[in-house]
Amino acid sequence: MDRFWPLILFGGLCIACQNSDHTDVQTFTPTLANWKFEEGMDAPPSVPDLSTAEWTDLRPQILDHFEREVYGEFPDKELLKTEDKVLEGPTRVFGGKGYRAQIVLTLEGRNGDQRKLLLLLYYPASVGTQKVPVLLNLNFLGNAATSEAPEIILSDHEVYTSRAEERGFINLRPTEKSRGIRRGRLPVEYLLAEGYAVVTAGYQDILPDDDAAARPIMESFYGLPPAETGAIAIWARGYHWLADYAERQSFFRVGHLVATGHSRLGKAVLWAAATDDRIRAVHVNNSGCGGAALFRRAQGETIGDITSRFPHWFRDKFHGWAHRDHLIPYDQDWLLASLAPRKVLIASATEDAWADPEGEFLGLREALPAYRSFAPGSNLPESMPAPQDGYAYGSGLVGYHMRRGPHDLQESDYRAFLALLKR
Ligand code: GTR
Repeated sequence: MDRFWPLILFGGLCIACQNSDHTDVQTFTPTLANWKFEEGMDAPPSVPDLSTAEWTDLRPQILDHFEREVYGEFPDKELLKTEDKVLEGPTRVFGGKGYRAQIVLTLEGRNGDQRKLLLLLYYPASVGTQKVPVLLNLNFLGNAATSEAPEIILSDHEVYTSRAEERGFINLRPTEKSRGIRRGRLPVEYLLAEGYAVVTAGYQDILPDDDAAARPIMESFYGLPPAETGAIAIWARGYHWLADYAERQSFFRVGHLVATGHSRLGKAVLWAAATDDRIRAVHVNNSGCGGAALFRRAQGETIGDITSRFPHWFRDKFHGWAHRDHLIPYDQDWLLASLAPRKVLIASATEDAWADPEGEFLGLREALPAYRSFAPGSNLPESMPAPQDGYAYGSGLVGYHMRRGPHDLQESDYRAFLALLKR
């Protein structure tokens, strides 16, 4: 019976239309109770055409759904203390085109422990005469890996990574050998030239990316039952904390906070932006399973793959969909829809089959009705577009980038994002 609910729903809508001149007919109010996500449906409900007011009502329910079913509980926002300690700068860099500073933010856990969140900040030299937009980013291997500059402080926190020794990590700590190895992923000079300030931090300053190491910290530091939270939610909270910091800066142009995240941090930035309106535009890069890609397609990484390798990323309840991807009664198009009316760039790469580029494209395409209700001109190509580096396909609030090459975050991905922002 449940599988016929869309017919019942649309039937109901038609009756409401036919009777629209009768005052006794109740207006149809969409809620997730109408759009039930129930196991056993042939397909999850499609993202519907609704009015902007209806979308505004529905959005908290969508977020609540994804928190309960997928990502789990957020740590308390108030764990971030407001005293910022400046460790370096502002120092003039790039031949005077910008400034760099390094700042420590303090998180105070439920158990009284502290975690230090080391920020690397850049802002253009134009600050002083004008306020600037700020781009938030969490990085993979710590701030020192984003640049060759010897002044950049090596993180104190444990960093779990594959091929640790080859990347210059000994006993889970970065060494000089790790300096600059990920510099291509944060093209600071380009972003400064475009007028952006940039704030980045190593994601494992917030929570180690390892199941055994993460669970006790979730429990005692963040005060959350590990079964009911997930690392993606905790890293997403990290983006919110970066946003708090950015908003306190005198150079910040109010309303111009944007965020970028790659891969597992693409999943985190998607969830962070969905749950924080201050992020006005988001660049979700090569995010794949648990990010922009549709679960039901089960192409590339599946729910079984991701939950067995990274059980700590999601709340335990989500693990129940392992090997049953085709039965999951909701999909990521709903989460992408919840970002409207903000701008979103979904970025894929031709050699990134593990992240299912077409699934990422279709995730956003399926979410279009939500964007169109706010900005009718929002559109994407009918089918998977050809690669075009630095180009944002689409119009209005949505953009899709298909870069040539591997799973990575490159300057051309940022170029596509900035092209969307300039629209
Ligand atoms: C892979 C994982 C992906 C993606 C990627 C990354 O091993 O299967 O979901 O998150 O890591 O973050 O680089």
